[in-house]
Amino acid sequence: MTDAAWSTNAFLGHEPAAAPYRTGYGARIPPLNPANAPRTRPIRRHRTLFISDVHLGTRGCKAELLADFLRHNACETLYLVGDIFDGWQLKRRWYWTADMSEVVRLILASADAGTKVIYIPGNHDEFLRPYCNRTIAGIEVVAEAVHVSAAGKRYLVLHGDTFDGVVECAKWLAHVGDRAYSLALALNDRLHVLRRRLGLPYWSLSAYLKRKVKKAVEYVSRYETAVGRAVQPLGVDGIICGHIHQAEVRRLGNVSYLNDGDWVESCTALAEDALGNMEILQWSSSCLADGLARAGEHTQTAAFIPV
Ligand SMILES: [Mn+2]
Repeated sequence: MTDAAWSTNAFLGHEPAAAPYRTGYGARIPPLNPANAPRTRPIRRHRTLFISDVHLGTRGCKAELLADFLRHNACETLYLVGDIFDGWQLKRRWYWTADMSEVVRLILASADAGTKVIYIPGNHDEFLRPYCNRTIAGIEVVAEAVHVSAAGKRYLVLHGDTFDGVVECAKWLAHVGDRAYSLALALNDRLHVLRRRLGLPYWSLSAYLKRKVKKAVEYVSRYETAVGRAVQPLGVDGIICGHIHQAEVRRLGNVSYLNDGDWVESCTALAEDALGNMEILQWSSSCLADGLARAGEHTQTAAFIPV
């Protein structure tokens, strides 16, 4: 497939050009080490990108990585599949960084440059749901969408909280991480001492959390099965969602289940190429550290299915 197959209308901007080396008297000596030579980072083009669960406004949001991803990945259509802003968190306490503003700027710039941007509000940005079926700053806000792939497959695109009976529970489970668990282990010892002094029986916080984490794993598979079952009668070829912060591309019965993951823990996006193939891209922190490397080399494919 040649580059001509990709759309050229979706430039998200280029890296600022490196200062040219002057020639003649007083010229600086160009670096001998090719690793130090100025190189521009290429932009990888996709037919469609799906991003969700960015949670702008929370400390966990990896806005710097997402901004870097957006600078090096362009698309004809960008779906923002919910929980882009975290209205729940912002309502409690305002937290905003320059990187978060940069993410918003890059998305608006891509819309200005011709990328079709579709915003499907999730549960954390439900404050945008009253604006469904409106276009705001060039971005279409809709409750759900049907995406037709280059291969002619029809996918229902929605955030995914509608499949979730216990949203509060899911939110809590989604944020249980390894760090929280090690903290719990440390707390557990102190709690044990305190409870013994108070004459209370032994109760393990870490075991309690472990049960919760095990439940989280069970929850993910139950969620995926429930989604697959709900989507089968709708007559679509698959579903694209987010919400549970677990990127996945798999078959569930006769439908495809595609989850684009999140930008709090895994930093993943779902990408469709010019042929309609879907894959999960993971943007790692090495993309930022190794600024001169080719972006494509760092786009780890976490899962891939030809569709
Ligand atoms: Mn959600």
